[in-house]
Amino acid sequence: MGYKRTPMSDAQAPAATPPATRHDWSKAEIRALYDLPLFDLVDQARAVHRASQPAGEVQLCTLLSVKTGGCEEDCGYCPQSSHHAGSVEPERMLGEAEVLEAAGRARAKGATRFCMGAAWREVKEGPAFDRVLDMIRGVKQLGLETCCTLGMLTDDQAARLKAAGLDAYNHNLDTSREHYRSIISTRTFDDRMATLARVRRVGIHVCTGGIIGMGESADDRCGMLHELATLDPHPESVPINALVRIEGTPLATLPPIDPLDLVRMIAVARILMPGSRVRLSAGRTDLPREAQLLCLYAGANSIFYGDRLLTTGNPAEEADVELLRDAGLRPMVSAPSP
Ligand code: SAM
Ligand code: DTB
Ligand code: SF4
Repeated sequence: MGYKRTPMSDAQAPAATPPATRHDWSKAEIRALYDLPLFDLVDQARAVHRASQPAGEVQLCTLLSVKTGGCEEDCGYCPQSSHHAGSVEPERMLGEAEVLEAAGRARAKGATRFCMGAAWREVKEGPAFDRVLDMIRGVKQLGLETCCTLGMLTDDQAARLKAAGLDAYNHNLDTSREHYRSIISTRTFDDRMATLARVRRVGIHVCTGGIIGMGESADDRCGMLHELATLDPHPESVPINALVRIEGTPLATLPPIDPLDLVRMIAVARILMPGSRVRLSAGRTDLPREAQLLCLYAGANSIFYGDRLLTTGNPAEEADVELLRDAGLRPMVSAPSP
C-alpha cells in the first residue's frame, strides 16, 4: 500500500522563531536536560521541534544491506561481525539491478531516502566499491535521496562518493568516548571522528548517532549527545537506535531499554540540534505504538520504513502507514536538505 503525498500547508509550517543553533553545549547542561521531569523535557523539545521543523512530517527511509556479514570489526552489538559465535552467514554482494529494484519498490511505497549498508570495516578500492558508486548513481536517478554506510573512508573515497551523487553518509559514534572501548576493540572513537570529518569536508551530509541499551550510563548517553551537538555544523541526521539484542552477539543478554529512555534521548537530541533530522531508528519492533508516537512528538521526524533493517526485522510497512495515519502525521513529500 503506497502513500498519497500531500504538500505542506501554511498551518504545517514551523510555528515560531527557531532557537539559535549552538555548538557550545556543556556536558552538565546536557545532563540537566536529560534529568528533567519527563513532561518538562518533552515540552521543551516539542517547542524546539515546532519552531524548527515542518510540523507533522516524518521522513521514510528504507534500508538495504548490499553486502551482508563477514565483517572484520568486533562491534559487540552487531551480528555481521565475524568475531561472534552467532554471526550471520556472509552473503555475496548484491548487484546493481537488485538494488535498483529494491529502491524502486521503496519509492513506490513512499520512501524518500534509500540507505545502502555494507558490512565493511573500511572501503577498499576495487570492483566492489565501483559497484557501490554505480548503485548510488542509479538510486539518485530514481529521484531518491541517497545514503550509504560502508565503514571508514579515505579522503579520495569520500570525494568519489560525492561525485557519484551521494547525499548522506551514515557513520555512527554509537556511544560515548569512554564506553566505546567496552563495545568495540578493533577501532577507536577517533577513527570514527576522522571519517566523519572527511565526509563533511567533501560536502556530503553527515548522518551520525548511536545506540542505547548497551550497558552505558546516563552520563555515557549524554556524553555521546555532547559529541554530536558540539560538531560544527551539526550532523544533518541523527539516528537514535535501541539495541536490537541478537543471539550470539556479546550484548544479547542485556536487559531491554525502558522506552521512556528513548523518548529522553530523542527529546534532548532535538533540543541540542534543532535543525537536524532526528531518526527513531532500530528497535521499533519492541516499542509500543504509543511510545513510538511519544518519540515522534518529542522531536523524531524520521523512521526506517520497510520490514527489514539490515539483518533484523522492522515493523511492516502497513503498520507504519497506519501508525502515521492514526496520528494525523504525513510522510515527508520530498527531502531537499538533510
Ligand atoms: N559497517 C558499517 C559501520 O559500522 O559503520 C556500516 C553498517 S553498521 C551495521 C551500521 C550501524 O548499525 C552501526 O554503526 C550501529 O549503530 C547499527 N547497528 C548494528 N547492529 C545493531 C543492533 N544490533 N542494534 C542497533 N543498532 C545496530
Ligand atoms: C542506523 O543508525 N541504524 C541502521 C542504519 N543506521 C544503518 C542500522 C540498524 C541495524 C540494526 C541491526 C540489523 O538489522 O542488523
Ligand atoms: Fe562491521 Fe559495521 Fe557490524 Fe561493526 S557495525 S561489525 S563495522 S558491519
